[in-house]
Amino acid sequence: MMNYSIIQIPSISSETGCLFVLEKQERLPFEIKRVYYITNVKNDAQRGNHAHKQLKQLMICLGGSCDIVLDNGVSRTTITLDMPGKILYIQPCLWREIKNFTENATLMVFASEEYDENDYIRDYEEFKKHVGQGII
Ligand code: T46
Repeated sequence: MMNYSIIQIPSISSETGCLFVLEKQERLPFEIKRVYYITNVKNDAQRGNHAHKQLKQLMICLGGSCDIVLDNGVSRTTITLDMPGKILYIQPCLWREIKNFTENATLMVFASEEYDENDYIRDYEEFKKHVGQGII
């Protein structure tokens, strides 16, 4: 099973622009403890290359686009984030590779926990071992 989902949020649009709302309870699957964003990524660069043991995340590409490759240790799927109303909800135990950033892309992440390097698995073989043994 691939532990992710896409949340589409409607825009509140007018001739002056578009507004998107993520409000407690209604559209947020967890309490947000941290927000970070990634920008100025070179088109041929790849980020991610890790899995999280516990962390849940919501990812939105604000402007531009990027691809999120998700891997559960058995199969892979690629999600293109290319609209501010398209939100990727990633649950724990998924390896991710983030690539094909367009020049103007900013990837914003809402996270369920504060930063903890011990929550990361940064080695793919180790990730496969963990998944295979049902450790994460
Ligand atoms: C993810 C993708 C989308 C911190 O000190 N605090 C933080 O909150 C974060 C996120 C990172 N760092 C440090 C850890 C590393 O020394 O910043 C450095 C770069 O982090 P990392 O190599 O993990 O960056 P990405 O872009 O590969 O991954 C980040 C997040 O770590 C990760 O959770 O899903 O963005």
